[in-house]
Amino acid sequence: MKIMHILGREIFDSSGFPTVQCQVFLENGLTVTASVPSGKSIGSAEAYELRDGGSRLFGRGVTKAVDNIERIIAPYFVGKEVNAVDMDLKMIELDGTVNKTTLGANTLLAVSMALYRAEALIEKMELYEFIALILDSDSVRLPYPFFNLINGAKHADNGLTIQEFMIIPVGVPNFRGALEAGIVFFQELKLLLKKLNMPVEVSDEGGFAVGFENNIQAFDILLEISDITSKKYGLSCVFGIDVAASNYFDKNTGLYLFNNDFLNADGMIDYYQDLIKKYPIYSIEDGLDEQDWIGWAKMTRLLENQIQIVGDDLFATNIFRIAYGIEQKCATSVLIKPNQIGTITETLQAIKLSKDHGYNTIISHRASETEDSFIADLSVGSSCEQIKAGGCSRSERLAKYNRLLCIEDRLLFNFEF
Ligand code: 2PG
Ligand code: MG
Repeated sequence: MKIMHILGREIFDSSGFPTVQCQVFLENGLTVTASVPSGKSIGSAEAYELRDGGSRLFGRGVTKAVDNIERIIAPYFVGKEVNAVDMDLKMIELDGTVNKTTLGANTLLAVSMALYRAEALIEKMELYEFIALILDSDSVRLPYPFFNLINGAKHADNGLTIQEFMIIPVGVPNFRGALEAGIVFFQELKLLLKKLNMPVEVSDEGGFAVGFENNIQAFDILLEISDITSKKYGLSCVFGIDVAASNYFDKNTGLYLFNNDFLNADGMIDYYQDLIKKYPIYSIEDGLDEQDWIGWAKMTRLLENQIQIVGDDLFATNIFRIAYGIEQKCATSVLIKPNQIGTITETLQAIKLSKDHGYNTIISHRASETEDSFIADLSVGSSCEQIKAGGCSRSERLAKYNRLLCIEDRLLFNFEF
């Protein structure tokens, strides 16, 4: 099935800023569309996000990316049979840089996602099935969800120094059970906050953005919710956090300015040890700076028997960084964000490398999202262990969880949609 036409489009994300959409038109008259997300706390090793600069739309316009899709990439692909992997490799070659600085990772990713969708459609497969096929995998699985309940740091500007407080249901029978638990945690927390006369506004990722005094107060509220939902509904959960610690690291002093204190890596690890003793913490993401490989190796040695240690900014979905981390025994889990690397094919390589070395993989959304639910299919098709797609509010977050419900039904009942 040949490609007739490829369009780029500037659309707007959940933060009200421009982002890139790509539409691929096939010769049978069908079209597919894909939209890319964007991060707020962005790792320095991430692939380059192309923005227009200048004064229009706060410099964040993406008309150059749209132009790159239509004038540079499309001419190579129009009239050709869809082959998502080969076409990704062609785009990487056309860009010609390590970090996608010529064409922009957002440009490439929009096309890449659309091509994967197009090929799945041509093969009469669901997207997750096609991803499993590309990975040469004969089974798929639903991921465990991490629900963002409280937002802090760059995602909320509320004084909390931890960026994400997440809750992970345990002992649930299936994905629907996990999502229902997430909904209950969310609604019960809202009731509790109201009772405490605290604001119930949600932030970027659909978690509450309450101005807690400090992280401990946020943890205590989570503990209370865990208690309430256990008594009322028989639910159990554990906690996950994303510290996004690179935001606190001062390269000149080698210290973290964290919680009004100057801490070295050991001080940060001690802080986590204390938290783990006090709270049912299962997972800590980006506990140290993205360049502190030595600190990461130490943190992994000291904490790996107690918790999952997740690298996000550390790995940036980049196989070279993941390979180095594996060699240095840093972290036990890799956060996977397609726009950190720029194509789905490279994302799948990063997942495969991590899994082959016994690392868990967590598919992740970004702070600024769209209604595109690609990552839900990505998590199932690549049998990733976990997904974090935000809180249980805001449709750009629920789009991913709702798509997982749909996939679960299809897997359970063998529905043909
Ligand atoms: C993270 C992500 C998603 P951002 O740090 O893990 O929660 O945030 O998109 O701002 O990088
Ligand atoms: Mg993170």
